[in-house]
Amino acid sequence: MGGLRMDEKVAVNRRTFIKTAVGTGLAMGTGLKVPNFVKAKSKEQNALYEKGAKEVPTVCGVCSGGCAAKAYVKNDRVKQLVGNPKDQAAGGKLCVKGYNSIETLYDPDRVKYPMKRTNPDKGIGVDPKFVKISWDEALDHIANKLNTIVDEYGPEALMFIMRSNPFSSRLGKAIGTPNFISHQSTCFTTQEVMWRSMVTGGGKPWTYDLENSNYILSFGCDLLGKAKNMHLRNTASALENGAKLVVLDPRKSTTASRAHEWIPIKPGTDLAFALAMIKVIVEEDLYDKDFVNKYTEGIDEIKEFVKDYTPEWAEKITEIPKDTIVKIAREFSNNKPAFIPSHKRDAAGPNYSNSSRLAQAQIILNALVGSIDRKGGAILSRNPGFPGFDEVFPSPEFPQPKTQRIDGFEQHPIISEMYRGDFATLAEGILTENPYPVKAALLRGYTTLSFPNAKRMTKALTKLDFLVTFEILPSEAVQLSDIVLPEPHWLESSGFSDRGYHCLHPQVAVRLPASERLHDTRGFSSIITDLAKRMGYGEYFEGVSGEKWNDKQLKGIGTSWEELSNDPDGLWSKQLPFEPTTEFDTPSGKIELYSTVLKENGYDPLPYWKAKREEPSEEYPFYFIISRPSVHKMHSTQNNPIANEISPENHAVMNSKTALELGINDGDEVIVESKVSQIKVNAKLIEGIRPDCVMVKHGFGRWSKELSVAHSKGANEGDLIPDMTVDEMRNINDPGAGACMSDFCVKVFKA
Ligand SMILES: Nc1nc2c(c(=O)[nH]1)N[C@H]1C(S)=C(S)[C@@H](COP(=O)(O)OP(=O)(O)OC[C@H]3O[C@@H](n4cnc5c(=O)[nH]c(N)nc54)[C@H](O)[C@@H]3O)O[C@H]1N2
Ligand SMILES: Nc1nc2c(c(=O)[nH]1)N[C@H]1C(S)=C(S)[C@@H](COP(=O)(O)OP(=O)(O)OC[C@H]3O[C@@H](n4cnc5c(=O)[nH]c(N)nc54)[C@H](O)[C@@H]3O)O[C@H]1N2
Ligand code: SF4
Ligand SMILES: [Mo]
Repeated sequence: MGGLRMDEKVAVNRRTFIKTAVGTGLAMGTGLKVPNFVKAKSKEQNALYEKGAKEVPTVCGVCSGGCAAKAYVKNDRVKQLVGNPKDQAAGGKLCVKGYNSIETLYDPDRVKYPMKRTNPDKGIGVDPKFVKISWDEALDHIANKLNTIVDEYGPEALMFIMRSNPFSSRLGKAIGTPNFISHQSTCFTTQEVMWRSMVTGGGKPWTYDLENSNYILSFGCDLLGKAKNMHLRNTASALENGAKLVVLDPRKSTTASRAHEWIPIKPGTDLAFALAMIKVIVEEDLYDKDFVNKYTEGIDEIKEFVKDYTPEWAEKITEIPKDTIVKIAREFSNNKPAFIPSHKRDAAGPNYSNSSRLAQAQIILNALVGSIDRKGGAILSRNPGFPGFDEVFPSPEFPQPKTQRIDGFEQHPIISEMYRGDFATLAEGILTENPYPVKAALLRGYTTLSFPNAKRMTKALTKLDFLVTFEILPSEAVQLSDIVLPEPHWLESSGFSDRGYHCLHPQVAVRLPASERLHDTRGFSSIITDLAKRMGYGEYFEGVSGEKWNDKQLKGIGTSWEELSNDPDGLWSKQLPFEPTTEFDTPSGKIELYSTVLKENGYDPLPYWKAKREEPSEEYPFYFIISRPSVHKMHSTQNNPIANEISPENHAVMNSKTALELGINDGDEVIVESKVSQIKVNAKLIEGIRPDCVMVKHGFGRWSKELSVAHSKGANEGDLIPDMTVDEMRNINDPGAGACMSDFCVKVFKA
């Protein structure tokens, strides 16, 4: 236990850039030295760059896209970020969220040193009365406290609430807890489970070759509105090349407003539209025979199964005329390459109880037109295959967890095999202590507002004996924490990325620290390694370090940290020609339109029609839909003064006609109420939304007073989202265990 002396320097040292863990989508950061070439360079060729500025290769850390960039640094200040033109993800550009992140680096509100709570009371608006402590004190205190809890209540009393990370996973496995909880069932498990079952054997593909698509059919996929660099650029190129863009969306999203056709579908009914499309395509014999015969299994079952899903039937459910459905089905199959992209929170994301089945129908449609791993379609992973953590650092045997999980996630046989968890059932488990009490959590990369029914989650986190949060900003979770551990901003970090959302050929981009560490921060891998040793799990971390992990991964693909970090472009690439996949990672080696994996796991092998969970009632007459602003990334950017100025708050976005009928005018304060809570926001009246829908954007309503720019602006739409019991979740019978983020209805009235 505890007390291990660190020989690593953790104090702020303005000359050395040391240890780090980097943001989402990047490999672990490490204590890597800045190579010599990162030095003053004049950039006369581009007036934008200050003369004499130092050029540092980096990778944007705002989202998991992993766009490579050059940071221009002068007088120790990062002045400008520019997308790396040789990088396939960035294509010489960054998105607005990437460009703006210099403001977050220099945000005066950042968490600057480890802190300990002195006020035992916890709750919304309660001052934690933090005091500054040293890293030694923080880590000793955490080690002692966690060991005491594990001794008394068992390893399952400790939860890791964070995205998958090899260092924290190893610590959790060494301790023996089954409770690794991350957010993907609020984000993309519905698509993931279907790709895994029907095509990849692993996850969903993140690369879409939109640039070469001739026909793009979006079921709510807001390719242009999220400003995601690669989606935006490639969709724009497709449009320039003459592609047709058709968007189904209950509201006129940015993508819908640029589309050739906007189809305002009724929320949660896209599955009916897709099933009728499949029927038209197989019945009119419009599918790609060559592709389907060679690379898929189950076309006969599909023909049989769609018999009753006529366009007339779908018209009644979707409120879209049958002729439109027939027309889109014909266009989709006659304008190849045609493609249905689905990124995360579109209609096939975990919004509705039938979203997984829509994801399945979309894979069938893409397969029928031959757009799976073919130009202009979804592209399976070309990311370089790195060696695994356990391979690089073999470990002693882990104890077998003796209990089930607190969120009941093991109840979902296919998706629970991936490192995931259930944000929708976690609060219930903690509050009811079912099946056992949990007492402590290590939380990273989320705040209380990241969970459905955020107020209930706040209660749950408050109930814990001990909460540790890793953060860069003083979020709501920080306000509830016993110990806060500050991490460096990505511009102060090193690491590498293997092209999160756009990888047509293997490529790795390096991130070197553009800024020295401004505060007393430490990288995640180094914190965890140190904590593990202090807790007495040193044997699992023998010889393990972030530096070695990075270098070994790179050596595993034929390069090294030395080589990558000294590359003037900061890139390692393997320019392989595109070879279409001919064998897929399923039991039959084909794309399984009729999914044997689903069947073996007790689910229908085909996407039978199933209505969404909740329909409007007299009490709650509106569908509730969520989106996010292009300038913000979830909960990471509201305190950014530029982003905040552009998008300071959210609204209840309503159809003008319906709102006026309710006596609600543009700008009026309204209450939006669901069966679990209510929020107060200003109404925004528009024409481009169905009269039966209300849309509220996510990411607002920050109650942490320490976020001086974002505090108290707008409201948290997530307060309205019902959370669930494990039984409720299981009864939905969704193989993707989606959190049903939009599958509920609301009422709206003047405040
Ligand atoms: N700018 C920005 N970009 C981001 C993020 C961010 O926070 N900001 N976050 C990233 C992450 S983690 C995620 S999950 C994604 C989220 O980004 P998206 O997946 O684009 O999700 P939303 O912004 O919620 O947009 C969902 C769209 O689906 C529509 N919709 C809702 N219900 C239905 C329906 O039943 N049918 C149809 N056809 N459409 C429907 C909504 O009106 C909305 O236009 O974006 C990523 N990129
Ligand atoms: N109500 C509601 N809840 C949702 C959603 C919704 O639409 N509505 N969307 C869901 C989706 S799709 C997603 S992806 C999740 C995302 O969950 P969010 O909480 O929205 O995620 P982020 O914005 O990625 O990051 C959250 C926290 O991580 C911190 N952070 C940023 N960089 C670092 C870093 O390098 N180190 C550390 N330690 N912390 C850092 C930020 O300051 C922020 O406080 O939320 C889900 N929850
Ligand atoms: S798409 Fe993501 S990684 Fe790329 S610049 Fe924007 S926020 Fe950064
Ligand atoms: Mo997400």
